[in-house]
Amino acid sequence: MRDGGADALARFAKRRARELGFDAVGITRAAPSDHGEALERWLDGGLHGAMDYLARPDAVERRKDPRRSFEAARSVVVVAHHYGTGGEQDESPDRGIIARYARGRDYHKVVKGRLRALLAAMDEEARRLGWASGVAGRAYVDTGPLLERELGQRAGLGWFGRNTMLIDPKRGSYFVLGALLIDVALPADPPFEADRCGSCRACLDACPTGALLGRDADGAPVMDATRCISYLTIELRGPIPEELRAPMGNRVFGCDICQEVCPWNGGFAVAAADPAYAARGPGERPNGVEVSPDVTAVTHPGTDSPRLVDLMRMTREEWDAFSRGSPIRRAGYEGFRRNVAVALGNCTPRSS
Ligand code: B12
Ligand code: SF4
Ligand code: SF4
Repeated sequence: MRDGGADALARFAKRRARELGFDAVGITRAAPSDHGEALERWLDGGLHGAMDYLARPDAVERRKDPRRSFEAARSVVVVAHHYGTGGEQDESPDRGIIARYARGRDYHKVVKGRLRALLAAMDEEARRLGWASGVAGRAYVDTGPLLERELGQRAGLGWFGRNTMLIDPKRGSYFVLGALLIDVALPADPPFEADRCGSCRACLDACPTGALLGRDADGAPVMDATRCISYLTIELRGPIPEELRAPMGNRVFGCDICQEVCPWNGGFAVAAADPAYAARGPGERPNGVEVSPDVTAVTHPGTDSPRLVDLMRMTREEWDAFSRGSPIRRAGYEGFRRNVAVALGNCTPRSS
C-alpha cells in the first residue's frame, strides 16, 4: 500500500461502518489478550456452568489470541450496534419479559451481513489505494472464539462495568458487538482505560439472583453465570435450579436488570436503535425476515408484552413462526416453555 494508505483505509472503514448503520467503530491490533489468566480463573472456578464450548482447550487458546482464529490477522475492526432501550412494555406479572436484544431480528445475522459488506468495501478501497492484494478478513458476531468485549475495550468503545457489560459513555450498554479480523495493519485507536463506574454498585444490588460478584483483586468484573437469568433461560438445558426460579420473576428469555439500573443507560439510546431490533406484535415477524406465505398464516403472541398464557399455548408450528429469524430460537421449544412455566408459577398467588 502506498504511504498514508493505512490511515486513509482506516478513515474509510470508519466512515463506511457508520454508513452501514453501526453506532460506534474502533480499530485495535490483532494481538494476544491481556486477560487470558482472568478467563482461565473464571473457567477453573466453574463459573461458566454448562457452557462447555467456552472451556474447550482449543477454544480457550483461540480466545486468548485472535490470530489463532485467522492467522493472517493484523488488525481488528470492532463495531457496536445499538438495539435501544426497547421503549415502554407492560411488565405486569402475567406478561413475559423478553430481553431487549431479542425482541426483533437475530443480531448475528444483522451484524454479520453488514460486517461482510464492510469487508467488501474495504477490499475495493484498498485496491483503489494501490494495494493489489486488497483486504481479506473474517467477520465474527458472538459465535466465534473471541473475547469481543476486550477487543471492544481495546478499540476504545467503552469500559467493563461492574455488571461485566462493555459500556459506551455516550450511548450506554444496550448494544451488541461485532469484530472484523483483517489481514492489513491499520492504525489502532487508543484503548478505553477509564473505569466510569466509580463508587456505584447499583447493578450488584439489583441482580435478583446474586450473579454479579463485583471486581476481583485485578479489577476484572466477575459473574457467576450459573446464577444469571440470561444463562438459565437461554443456555441451560434441563430444569432450572429450584432456588433460582422465584427470582426469575416473569423473565422468559434473557435479562436486562443490571443494565436497566445502570445510570449510563439514560433515555438517549432509543433514537439510535436500529429498526431491525424493534419488538413485534402478535403474528408479526422480525423486520427484514422473509418467510413463505404458509408460515405467515400461522399466528403467535409476538414479543411486545406477550401474555404468559399465550406463550404457553403456542404449538410447535406457532413457536416456529414466533422464533424464526429471532435469537429466541436458541432456547428451543422445550426450553422456552420451561421458562414460561416458571414465570407462570411466579405470577400465581401462593397459598400459605
Ligand atoms: C458467554 C456469554 C454470556 C454468558 C456469560 C456472560 C459473562 N458476563 O461472561 C451469559 C449467558 C450469562 C451472557 C449473558 C448476556 N450476554 Co453474553 N456473551 C457471552 C459471550 C459468548 C462470551 C463472554 C465470555 O467470554 N465471558 C467470559 C468472561 C471471563 O469474559 P468477558 O466477559 O469478556 O470478561 C473479560 C473481563 O473479565 C476482562 N478482564 C479481565 N481482567 C480484567 C481486569 C480489568 C481491570 C478489567 C477492566 C477487565 C478485565 O477480561 C475478560 C476477558 O476479556 C460473548 C460474546 C463473545 N464472544 O465475547 C457474549 C456477549 C458478552 N453477551 C452480550 C449480551 C448482549 C448479553 C446479555 C445482555 C443478553 C441478555 N440481555 O440476556 C446478557 C448480559 C449479562 C451480563 N451482565 O453480562 C454481548 C455484550 C455487549 C456489551 N455491551 O457488553 C456480547 C459481547 C455478545 C455480542 N457479540 O454482542 N452472555
Ligand atoms: S443479566 Fe440479570 S441475572 Fe444476569 S447478572 Fe444481570 S441482573 Fe443478574
Ligand atoms: S450500575 Fe453502576 S456499577 Fe453497575 S455497571 Fe453501571 S455504573 Fe457500573
